Amino acid sequence: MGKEQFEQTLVLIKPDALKNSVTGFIFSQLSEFHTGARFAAAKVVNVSRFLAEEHYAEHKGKVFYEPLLDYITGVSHYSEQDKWKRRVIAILFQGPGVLEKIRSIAGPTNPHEAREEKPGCIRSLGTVVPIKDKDGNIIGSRMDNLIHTSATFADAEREIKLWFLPQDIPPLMRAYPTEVCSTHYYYKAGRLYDAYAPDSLFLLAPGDVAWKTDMEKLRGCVRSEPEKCGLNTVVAKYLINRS
Ligand code: FUP
Repeated sequence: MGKEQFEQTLVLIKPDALKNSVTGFIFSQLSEFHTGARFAAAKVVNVSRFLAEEHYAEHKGKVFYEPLLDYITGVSHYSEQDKWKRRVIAILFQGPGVLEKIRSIAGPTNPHEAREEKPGCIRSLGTVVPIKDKDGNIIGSRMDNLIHTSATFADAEREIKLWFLPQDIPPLMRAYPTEVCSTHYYYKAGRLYDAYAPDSLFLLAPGDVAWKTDMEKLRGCVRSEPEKCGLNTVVAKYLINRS
């Protein structure tokens, strides 16, 4: 397979798309026939705040950051009583030019601009919600734009490795190097351990296949300060749908 066939992007079908039941429309837009791209992996994810913070790390501190976390975790669209419905569908797409193709089908980030510039694109069906301060003044906007697609190849690699374990992807569709783990890893309260500690969560065992870049980070993380070694970016995917 040529290298261009290995171009990959991450798509997230966000909670507003699930709530408003436009998933059929989105999947038809994303179909292999329309895009020429291949479905390489998919999973339904109850997005933790931990995962959301990692995914949107570049926006930390911006006025829309907290509302954006509430949006992607499903808190904005489903009440506490309905929290079991808080989901995102994460999809990995693969094929020549896939990044640009899917960004084009998604359309401009802001749904108002999407309606102006590209009526019919996926995000033209979205909405924009004002963000207000405690006095009721509008200080920004939250863009409920139904779908996320990676913006660059570097973003795609970071995001794909954040949302998917190698084992979630058929072996012949894995674009990034993997490594076989040779030790045990456990996680507890923001720290990594190479032996079981009471109440720790099991992450990896000898023989498990992991992203090579994750293994490099984990080796540097055992018993060190988590924020210094990038532990959260590695651990977030191992905590998906576990509670
Ligand atoms: P995109 O690459 O199209 O997802 O756009 P950005 O990385 O610029 O934005 C990430 C997410 O933040 C988008 F889903 C839109 C959202 N956003 C807001 O909600 N309000 C803003 O003012 C800017 C971005």
